[in-house]
Amino acid sequence: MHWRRRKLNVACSAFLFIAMFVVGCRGLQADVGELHSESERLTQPVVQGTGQETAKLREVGCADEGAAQLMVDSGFESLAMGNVQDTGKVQRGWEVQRHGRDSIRQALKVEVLDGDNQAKSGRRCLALSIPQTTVGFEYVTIGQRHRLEAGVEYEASVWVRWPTGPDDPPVAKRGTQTSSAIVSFWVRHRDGKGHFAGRDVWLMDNRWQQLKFRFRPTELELPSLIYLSLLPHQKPVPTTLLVDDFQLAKTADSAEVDTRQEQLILDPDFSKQDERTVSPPWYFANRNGAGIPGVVESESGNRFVRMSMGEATSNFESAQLWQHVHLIEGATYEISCSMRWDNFAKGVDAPMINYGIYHDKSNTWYGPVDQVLKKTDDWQTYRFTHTPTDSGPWKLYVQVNGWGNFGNGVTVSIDDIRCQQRTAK
Ligand SMILES: [Ca+2]
Repeated sequence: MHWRRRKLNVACSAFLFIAMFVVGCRGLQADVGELHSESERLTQPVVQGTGQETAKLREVGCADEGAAQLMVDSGFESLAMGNVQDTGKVQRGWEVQRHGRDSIRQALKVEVLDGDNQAKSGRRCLALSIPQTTVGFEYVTIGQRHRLEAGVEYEASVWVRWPTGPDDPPVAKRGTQTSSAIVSFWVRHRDGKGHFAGRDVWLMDNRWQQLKFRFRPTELELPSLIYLSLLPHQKPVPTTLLVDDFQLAKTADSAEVDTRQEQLILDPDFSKQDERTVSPPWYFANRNGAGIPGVVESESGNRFVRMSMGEATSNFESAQLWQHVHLIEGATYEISCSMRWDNFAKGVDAPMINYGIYHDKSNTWYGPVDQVLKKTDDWQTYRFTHTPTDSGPWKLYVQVNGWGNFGNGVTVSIDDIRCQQRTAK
């Protein structure tokens, strides 16, 4: 996210931070932090490795050049052993990105390991390593770019392991800094410059875990980048991550029909809000703190919500405005939100606003996610399209985070949040 976004295009989304524990999303921030909500992040589904899964994966690994899944050499069995020195396209479709200062990039290691005891399947796997001297936006990424098809649901999956982690995850205490390996697992469309789907994950123990998420791509004119990043912890320590069986597959899901053509968000312009406090159908909450107000304001009869985050807001704190909306799998929705950077100042980095749609059931984020505001104090409309992977409730949200904003205070006004099925052309 944020920095990431700015520095790279990778994202994580929200990110990160939690590393300590807390929450986040695509992003990463190491020193910064959080991204989405910590509780959300903490409950992310991961599948612990079992013997059965291993056996199944071995089968898949043997056939992974077949039609069933799209990543080339998903088990890393064809890569040459040893360090991968190149950045950019390397071997067999794999692409390495190293982000950070010149002095750090050479210490962001990508190594092909060989040996039965290290790989999840076959003999080989990949090891990503970052040194202690990393800071927030310095990280290493492995991925592939693929052209995706309209009307198809995909599942991205990867097995990861933090080999120096504890045998069992620590008992997390809220607000306690817990060591972890921070992994960012996303697809980013438009050749790595468009919208996102995926999540950030905090690995707390040394077991193999399979990460997976599903998505239906909405930006198809260019290839999509499917990637995994190892991000610095808020208190950086040398960290190594093992990676194996990185797959992208079409799923068997089929779309349904949404007969609704109307705008689906209730009170989209906040005109029914008659108190200063945000009230249903809208919701507003702070996470990991209470210092970010969200207030219904009125100017010339127009009502909207203003969120004000002080410059001293910690990397762990965030505040979110949201409404759940029932969407139908396979239908495509146009979503928009007007935002105004109220404390706009020339020469100040534009704030990053976490904006998108979140699927609670699968703990997956979609959309712009790390939306950098345009450099103006006028209202601007930010749009994206979304095709749900499931029918049911989805959370449309706008969030401000301490972590992505470099110690700058951010005051942003929000209005006209809308979601409507795209009309047939
Ligand atoms: Ca392998």
